[in-house]
Order: sequence, then C-alpha cells, then structure tokens
Amino acid sequence: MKKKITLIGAGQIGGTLAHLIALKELADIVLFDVAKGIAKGKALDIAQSSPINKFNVNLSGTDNYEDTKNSDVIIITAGVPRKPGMTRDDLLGINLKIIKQVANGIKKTSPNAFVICITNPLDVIVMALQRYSGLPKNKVVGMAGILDSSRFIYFLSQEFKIPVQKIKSFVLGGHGDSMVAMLGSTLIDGKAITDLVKDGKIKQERLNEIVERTKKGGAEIVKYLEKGSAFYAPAAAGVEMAESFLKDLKKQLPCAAYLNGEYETKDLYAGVPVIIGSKGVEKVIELKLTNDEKMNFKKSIESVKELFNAARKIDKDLN
Ligand code: TXD
Repeated sequence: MKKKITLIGAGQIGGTLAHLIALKELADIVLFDVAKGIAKGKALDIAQSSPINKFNVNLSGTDNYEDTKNSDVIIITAGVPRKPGMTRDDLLGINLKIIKQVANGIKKTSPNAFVICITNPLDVIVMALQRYSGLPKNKVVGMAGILDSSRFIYFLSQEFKIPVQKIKSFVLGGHGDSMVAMLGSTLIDGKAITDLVKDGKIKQERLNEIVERTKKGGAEIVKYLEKGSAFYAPAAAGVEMAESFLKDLKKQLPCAAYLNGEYETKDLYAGVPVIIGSKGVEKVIELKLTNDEKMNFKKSIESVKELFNAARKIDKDLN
C-alpha cells in the first residue's frame, strides 16, 4: 500500500521536499499551503518531470485539510523565514500563530501520523506543535540537528580536504547560537579531532571558527539570498527522517525530541541523538558528554527554556 506524505507549507523547503520524495518514490505527496496556487503549481510541475526521472507517485496540491487526511508522515514548513539581520527567535510570534492553526488542522485528520516540524524557531515551535495538537510525544519531532551536523561535517571536509563520508560528528542542543558541536565524538578519517588538535594538525582557534560558522550557517545563507533562507539542505535532512520512519531503518539521528528526564532535562524538546523507526522516536540515546559538552548542552537547554517562556507569554494556551 503506497504511503502518504503531506507537506504543510509548499514554499522553498516544501517544494524541495516534494521533489526529493518524488525522486526517491518514498510516498504519494500532498502539498498543502494557504497559498493554494503554490501547492497546486509545484505538485503539477514535479509530476510533469516523472517521465524524465521515471518515478511513479501521485502528487497533488490543496489548501483543504480534508485532502491531507490519514497521512503516514506530515512535514511542516508552514511559517515565515528569516530576513537578513533577523535571528531565528525573531520569528516566534508569527510562526507560533501559524503552528497553532496547523496543529488544529492535522490533529483530527491525521492523528496517527509521524510529524516532522521544520518551522523556526525550531525547538519551541515543535514543542508548541505537540502541545497544541496533543499528538503523542514520540510521534512529533523537530528537524535541526541533522542539518547543523551536516553543515559542520561539510566545513570539516573542506578544512581537511577529505570526503564527507570519512567524517563522523554531530551537533546537539537547541537550533540556535547555543548549539553544541560534539567535538569529543568527532572523528576525521577515524582519528579523534581532539588528538589532531594535540598533534598540531589543526589549531583549536581554527576549529572554534568552524564551530562558529556552523552556528551561523543559516544566517550566512540568508545574507547571500537576501530573500528567504536555506532550503536544499534542510529538505534533505527532513527526507532522511521521513525515510527512517517509513522504512523502519532505526537510524540514529540528531533531532529535536521530547526529553522526559534524559540529559537531566524534563518536559522540553531539544536536539539529541534518537532512533527513528516505524514507531517514531523509538529511543533517546544518552551519550557520555565531556564536561565542556555537558556545560554547553546545559546552556543550550536554558536558552530553549527561555524562549519557551516567551512563547507562553504570547499564548496562555501553552501553559
Ligand atoms: O533547520 C531548520 N529547522 C530551519 C527551518 C532551516 C531552514 C529554514 N527554517 C524555517 O522553515 C524557516 O525559518 C521558516 O520558518 C520555515 C520555512 O522556510 P521556507 O524557506 O520554506 O519558507 P517559505 O518559502 O516562505 O515557505 C513557507 C510557506 C509559504 O508558502 C506560505 O504560504 C506557507 O508556508 N504558509 C502556510 N501554510 C499552511 N498554513 C499556514 N497557516 C501558512 N502560513 C504560511
């Protein structure tokens, strides 16, 4: 039985998600957008490429939640992106309203869906989405860590001039300036990066610059694009999560997941390594963190908490 993925938001990321899902023949695709024409136009345009790329999936566009019912996966990008000079947090007010609308739209029509939220400010928006929708916490997850980790790995591959496949690393914590690059578990062609620093292969200052560039990875692209933000890599990351769910791959992926005591954190969403399989977020992996990583992770959690308190002030329904 063909699976069904609904994309709520058919903008830059939504359209790219649809194209990648179609090329991989992961599922039939419903593009949903309040701008119905964008959803319908992109669905038709991608469908017209099927004879070229030889994929067979149904694509449709709509602004009616009825057309999205019984989705297996819902990926949400509905919201506004940053403009140059804006922080991800600046989007809180407007995107909180949008995510409340989306939550009401999906909770009745797809109560069993695996819901991947991409809209910024990610950690707080995904938490609000879960509360507004009341969907199970292990079926509502945020996409950020895969993107941040991918940016970090790419920058390291450029620095060491080796293929990305030979680098292992990941980034945890909030999807913002407080994100934590896990240097203690970063391997460059099998060698610990901390040893490469000790051996003088890379200076600590240079490594710190690469970590900073990763934190600002989104802002760097916003500056170039001027209108809109990154969308190819965010979409690739969202598809990796959807595929692990639909094919029960049980991949270990850094995602914004609900913490219920793990990492000494309760009742909060933040970026941690999780196993994604057919039951959704099947396990939160508790890593042994270095003291530095523990301290930075704690700081990152505090910044998510602070922003969620700001969200609570905007909407009492989040209390
Ligand atoms: O790592 C991450 N999580 C981030 C997330 C990486 C990059 C971008 N990040 C955020 O994703 C970005 O800050 C935005 O909040 C979202 C979507 O970014 P995108 O670049 O796709 O924005 P667009 O192109 O403006 O598309 C948003 C679409 C647009 O077509 C609107 O008409 C639609 O959302 N929209 C809605 N759809 C459904 N329902 C409602 N209420 C709605 N409001 C707007």
